[in-house]
Amino acid sequence: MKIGIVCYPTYGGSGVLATELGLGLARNGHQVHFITYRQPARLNPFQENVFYHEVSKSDYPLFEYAPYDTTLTSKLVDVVRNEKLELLHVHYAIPHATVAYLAKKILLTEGRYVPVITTLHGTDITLVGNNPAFSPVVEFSINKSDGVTAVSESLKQQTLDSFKIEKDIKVIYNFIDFDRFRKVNKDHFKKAIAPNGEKILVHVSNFRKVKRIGDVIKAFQKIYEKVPSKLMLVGDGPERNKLEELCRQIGLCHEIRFLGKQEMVEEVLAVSDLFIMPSESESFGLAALEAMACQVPVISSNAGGLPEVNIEGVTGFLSDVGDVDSLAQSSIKLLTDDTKLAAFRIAALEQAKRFSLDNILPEYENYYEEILRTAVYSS
Ligand code: GMT
Repeated sequence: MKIGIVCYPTYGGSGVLATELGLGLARNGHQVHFITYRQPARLNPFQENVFYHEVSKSDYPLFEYAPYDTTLTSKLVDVVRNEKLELLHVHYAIPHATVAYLAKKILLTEGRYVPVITTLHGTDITLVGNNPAFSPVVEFSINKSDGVTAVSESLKQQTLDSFKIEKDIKVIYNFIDFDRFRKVNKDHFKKAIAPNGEKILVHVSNFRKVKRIGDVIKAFQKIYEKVPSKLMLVGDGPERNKLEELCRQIGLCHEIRFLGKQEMVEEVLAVSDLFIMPSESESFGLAALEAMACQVPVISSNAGGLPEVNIEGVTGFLSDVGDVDSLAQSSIKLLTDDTKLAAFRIAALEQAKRFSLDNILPEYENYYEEILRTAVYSS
């Protein structure tokens, strides 16, 4: 198949997933065209069947806000026409589902039909999509997609609860590439971080409010009283300054490392004992799955799709959102019992295998074929 993939090229989970999906499809022989405003963070363009089309920015002085939706639509029309794409798969509804619908309509005027599949990732429904500034357009664009997928049952349900959806939503879970994410020996790195054999806790995110990283730090303060330990915070974003201030206030700056954005997050996970994800809302929690693939148990909130990924008492523990005591107690329970920790590590890996690229990629391929067979030409 000749497939166009539209996504945000940043470090956000939706862009990561879209990129890994495109690369996997290309390895399976499909021709994959990424259409974004910047090369996606994890895209290696030196791969057979992978193409990258950059959407240009328009900076005409009249525009206070550059009309990205328009330039992206024009680019989609151009790429579908010239590369003879058969399908557009857009990740994150805003504005990609809307833009793809417009491109589809323009192409229809010349007798070319390109079905659109929209994958809902989370905040495009929960935090942002629900906002009246976006919701009528989001609802319309989802209903106008030829196929719609959501990354968890929880996100599907939230979508149905928030909008009048006329389409079937197919749940296709996020996946993990075990060629990249697996436990490797990084003892030298472990020694540098925890020279006296301290336990290592880790959190990875884009440092937005929804991630509640303050809870990670407050829980760590309680854990540190009972267990010699270090905390690594990977990523960057709007909350970082506040979090550094919190570390200073509690006097634990020397035990908490801000590592910034890391290309090789799997190397950090390789030396970690526990992954902490106390999010306010989380449709799936791809970062938690990456940790589990590297045999790191997860202490998370029970928000959104997290209970579908992190199994209470098996791969980690779940706490109510904001319950710092519970996060700390669950962590201490595991960190002070090496036999239990080892069992959870194995269970985390076993659970992660359910979400392997090899299992999930065919679900997308089958869904593409189904949509190509059933899409109604004039929709
Ligand atoms: O919150 C993020 O990390 C970014 C965001 C995105 O859309 O880029 O992530 C969402 O999509 C990821 C991939 O499907 C999911 O794993 C995350 O759970 C989801 N984030 C939220 O729901 C807050």
